Amino acid sequence: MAEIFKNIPEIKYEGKNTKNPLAFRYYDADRVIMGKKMSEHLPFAMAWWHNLCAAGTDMFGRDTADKSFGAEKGTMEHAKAKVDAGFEFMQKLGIKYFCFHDVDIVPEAEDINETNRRLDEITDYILEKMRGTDIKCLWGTANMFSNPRFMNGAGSTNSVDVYCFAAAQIKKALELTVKLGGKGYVFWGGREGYETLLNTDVKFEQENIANLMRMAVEYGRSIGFTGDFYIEPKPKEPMKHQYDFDAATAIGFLRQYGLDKDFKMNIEANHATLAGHTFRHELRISAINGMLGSIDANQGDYLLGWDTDEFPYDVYESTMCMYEVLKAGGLTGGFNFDAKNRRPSNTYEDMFHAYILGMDTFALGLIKAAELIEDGELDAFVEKKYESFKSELGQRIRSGNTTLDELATRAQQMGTCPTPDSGRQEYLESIINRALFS
Ligand code: XUL
Ligand code: CO
Repeated sequence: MAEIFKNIPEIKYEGKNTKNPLAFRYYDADRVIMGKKMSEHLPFAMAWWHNLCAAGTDMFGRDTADKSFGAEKGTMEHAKAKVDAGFEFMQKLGIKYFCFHDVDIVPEAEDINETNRRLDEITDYILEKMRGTDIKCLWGTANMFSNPRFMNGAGSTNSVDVYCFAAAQIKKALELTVKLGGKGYVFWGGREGYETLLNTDVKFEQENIANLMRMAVEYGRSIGFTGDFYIEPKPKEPMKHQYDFDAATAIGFLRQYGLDKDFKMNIEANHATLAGHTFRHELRISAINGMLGSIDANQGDYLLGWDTDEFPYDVYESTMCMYEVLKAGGLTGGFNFDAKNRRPSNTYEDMFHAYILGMDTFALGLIKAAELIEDGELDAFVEKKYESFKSELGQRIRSGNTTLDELATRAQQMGTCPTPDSGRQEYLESIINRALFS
């Protein structure tokens, strides 16, 4: 088959001083950090939709990039050309995983039966491609937000017919995920939310979403899907109020409806910042609840209020992310670049530059986070901060063996309360700078 990305070589690690734009400066797949290879710490994935489908169309203008890959768009030839392009792209970068929505891999037909036939055909082709490589599927999902039938939601729709179409798409996407050996299955509830309470029954909608997820778990397990289901929280866009606002909200929802054993979080950096949180906060909340599953690795723009899905370049953020991931013992999923080139970065070369940037940003973050953990000063500070709870009384408070009366009596005996020790925030921030810039 003809090479698509001509003039782009296999991307190799050349070290931090290289000026070669088509080389890694930090991502050295076999380098061992804290006992594991970089490639094992960082299972990177290509997002089918941004990399192979999105071509720069925005609300004000049409495509700037050519993603036809030599075939006519909207045909099965084009769908296959995207598979060829995707595999060549991943192989040249050493990326071992991909993520997909059903409608990313084939053009959707009018009739769902024809769409399903196309999905069977293309996944046979993808499987064939996978056989000659060590590339695998990280996760699959159903796009239940683009088609007009989902304008009032998918699981949250007012229409039983639409609800059945959502079920059919999930069923098929689960079958395809299993067929491709996918490790996870994602629910990002694009239209699961509302614009106004004047026409919305929130309780009704949330119960229906939970039921759809329950049926997905039952069906997935019945066809041999042993991986994790993920919720990908996002607070807004496209809906004004999204039900999966952030990790804490999504975890509460899963527990309320008894779905917490089968689901984890897929945390996206840009969604975290839209929710008014740091990326790191969302990772920590997921981790302490045993629900840190996978990551959509991208970056937002603090000056813009929407999901800009930029390739991550901020090493401070990637260091903080990797600090959380290392502390949590790694991910069961991976790092999916849910990111797109800026509209004027419209060449094939730009696609490679973007992934090199993202992979290097996380590799450098991993190196710096490991340094911070091995240095131990931050951990030691946090440990010391809570040391008063190591006392006999502190231990009893921790294990729930005190009463309000006992504690109040002690406070009254003391009369005045000593001020706790300083939080030392500025000094601790200087430790991060020391690791990043020394
Ligand atoms: C949308 C988003 C999605 C999900 C998958 O903001 O992040 O692409 O990752 O549906
Ligand atoms: Co995402």
